[in-house]
Amino acid sequence: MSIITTDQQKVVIGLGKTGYSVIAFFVARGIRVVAMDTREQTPYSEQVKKEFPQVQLYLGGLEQAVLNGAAQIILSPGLPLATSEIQTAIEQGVPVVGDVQVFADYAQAPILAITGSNAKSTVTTLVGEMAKDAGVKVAVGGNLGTPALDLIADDIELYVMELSSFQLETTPALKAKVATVLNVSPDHLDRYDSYLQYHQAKHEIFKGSQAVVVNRDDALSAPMIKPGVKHTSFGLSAPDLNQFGIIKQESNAYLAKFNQPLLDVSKLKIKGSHNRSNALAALALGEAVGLDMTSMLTTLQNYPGLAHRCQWLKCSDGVDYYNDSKGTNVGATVAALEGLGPDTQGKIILMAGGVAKGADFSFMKDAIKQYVTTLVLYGEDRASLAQALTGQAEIKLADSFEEAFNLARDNAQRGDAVLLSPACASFDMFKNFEHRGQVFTQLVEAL
Ligand code: UMA
Ligand code: ADP
Repeated sequence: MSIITTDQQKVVIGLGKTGYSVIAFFVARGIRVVAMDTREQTPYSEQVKKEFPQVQLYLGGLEQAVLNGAAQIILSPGLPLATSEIQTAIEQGVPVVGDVQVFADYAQAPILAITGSNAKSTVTTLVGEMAKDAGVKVAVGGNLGTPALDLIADDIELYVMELSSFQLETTPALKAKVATVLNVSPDHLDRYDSYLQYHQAKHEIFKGSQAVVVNRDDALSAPMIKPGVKHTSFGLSAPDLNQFGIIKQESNAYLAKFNQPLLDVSKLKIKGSHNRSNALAALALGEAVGLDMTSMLTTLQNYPGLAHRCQWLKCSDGVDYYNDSKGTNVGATVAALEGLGPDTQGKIILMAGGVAKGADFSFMKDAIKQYVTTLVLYGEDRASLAQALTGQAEIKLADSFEEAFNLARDNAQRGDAVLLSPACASFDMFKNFEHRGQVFTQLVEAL
């Protein structure tokens, strides 16, 4: 256990969900802690004051002297490691980690760790369900929503963790039982200096891992594997020995391990080729921690997927409506188009827009040209989307989300699909992606 216990105090930075969980965890163990946030108002400061009055709070800025004298800084994922005050403390020799590192140091059960630009929540939830159905006492969380330290309990047999690049930046020694980077495509380029830096942050997940699962269809998912580390792969091609993939027999396609068909893909409730990839990833991860294959396949067949991820809502006047509000980057929207496009009788009317996060939308060109007739753009960065995608489909600009929805509905013909997959963050117009998806769902339900 690498937790340092000197007289010096630990400094928790960030008073969101994560910071609150770290404070509660340390206080329960009698460890001295103070907390800081750059904001004057934070989601948890009142709760911390009430529940932990002994914890001193510094709000409205980072106190350099306190940071420099800390035994350890525990940094929340919302604040970059590159923040100048934190860099100064590091130069003074202060160790900086995130809550996930503290979690890894304390966890007594194996950790199954999942990151990727997209599909993290789908695969994490699915593997969690597989473990539960197989009779394993499992805890599921991380970036998915429940902070890592809130999961720690003596009776847990397996931790299934969704981890973001922000969390992995401050996790130098996760030592997972098995780890995967599901895929890598540009995201969060407003926070990273380069795509390479983002990619490197994701690959921190492999540090000290006993086994790795690689996506054969995405070279950026593959780590340099040290001798002794077990590895397997998943992908949409026919699998080799010990790999997971798709095989075709007569006119049917099957999820398969090597030459063994496991499940007819038509039996999956989660649709689209990207979800077949997700299903295979979950099987590979589950197998790596010893889950029973028959049990995993039963779970997989029953798994309905999560709301806001290519979620079919309704067919109205012959038009299918899909809510993919969680499509918050270019890679996700391309996957949604390529996943749903081949199964759509007509074409797709795509609603996209919001906050671009430094994205290059030209990567969407091919998928739009192939599957989309009308592109309805709304939100803060609609003009840059329009500029990058001119000529690929008919473009319509809307000043409000409701106007965008009405335009999409009016331009759809029988057999078409209306897809909300914004390729952008939501916070210019909504509280979060769930809120955006709920507003869309209400508009669809009112049809
Ligand atoms: N902030 C400040 N000053 C500070 C500290 C934070 O302004 O001193 C701001 C951040 O810039 C951010 C906000 O406060 O905008 C929240 O940051 P936080 O670190 O307090 O966040 P938490 O509430 O603890 O939630 C975090 C994750 N949030 C982020 O990484 C931004 C949650 O993922 C995660 O579910 C939770 O920990 C539990 O592990 C959310 C997320 O958006 C869903 N993740 C990104 C994504 O999925 O793309 C990475
Ligand atoms: P994350 O937690 O990484 O954001 P989710 O499981 O919530 O991942 O899915 C987010 C979005 O990513 C989905 O709405 C869909 O548009 C897209 N997506 C799902 N699976 C894949 C995949 N295998 N590859 C690329 N994009 C995907």
